[in-house]
Amino acid sequence: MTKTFSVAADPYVWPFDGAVPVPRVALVVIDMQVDFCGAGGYVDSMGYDISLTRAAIEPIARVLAAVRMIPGFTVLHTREGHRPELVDLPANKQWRSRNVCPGIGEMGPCGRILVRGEPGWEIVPELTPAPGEIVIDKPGKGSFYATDLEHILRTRGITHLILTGITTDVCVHTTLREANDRGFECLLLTDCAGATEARHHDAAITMISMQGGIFGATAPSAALLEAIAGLGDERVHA
Ligand code: C5J
Repeated sequence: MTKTFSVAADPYVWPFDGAVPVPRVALVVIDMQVDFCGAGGYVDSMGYDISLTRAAIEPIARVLAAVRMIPGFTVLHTREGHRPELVDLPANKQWRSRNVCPGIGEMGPCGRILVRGEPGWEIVPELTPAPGEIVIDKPGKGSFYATDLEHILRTRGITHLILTGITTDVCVHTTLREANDRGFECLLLTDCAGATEARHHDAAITMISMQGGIFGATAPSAALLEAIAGLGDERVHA
């Protein structure tokens, strides 16, 4: 029998259409890269407090451990980054980033900032994708723009997304909005996200649940863990 679940969320019990079958859901882990939450990475080099983005690591690891036990639960990771020759880096993105040195494509303590293959572009070791998990490389903030994410989701029959990652107000929100406009039913796990400023994280979460849930719903990861407890199979990834 197909396993289903729903989550106590804000502003409605997620999803809107009743308990969702596991094969129609993907957990999306957005940009948990050294450049955004590691020492010497891009965000650190810009002078932001990386404890705010690193705060998402442990809660995401707990959620990953739980869903990896559930047969048929899709996990996707994204990475923001550009080709080494920077041919996919828009001039305005490059120019703006270089207002705060070092900019995208320039050398920092973790290699060239946000360049594919560099140490800073890698996903942090705590959240390394497991075999079989899907990794999407994206040149922009949204995970749908210039990637095959939508094609993969439609091919697998996935209609519901659980979003995590960083930063709440930039790549997570852009992805959420792209997904919402495409008809995907989205849930953001609040403690599994983080921003460079706490007030931006808080505002980004508040925005989601306005107007009856304009972009979907939000919940702490504990609510998801409670909802999926008992769906797991101890033999998976044993
Ligand atoms: C940013 C991201 N903030 N992953 N990227 O530049 O949110």
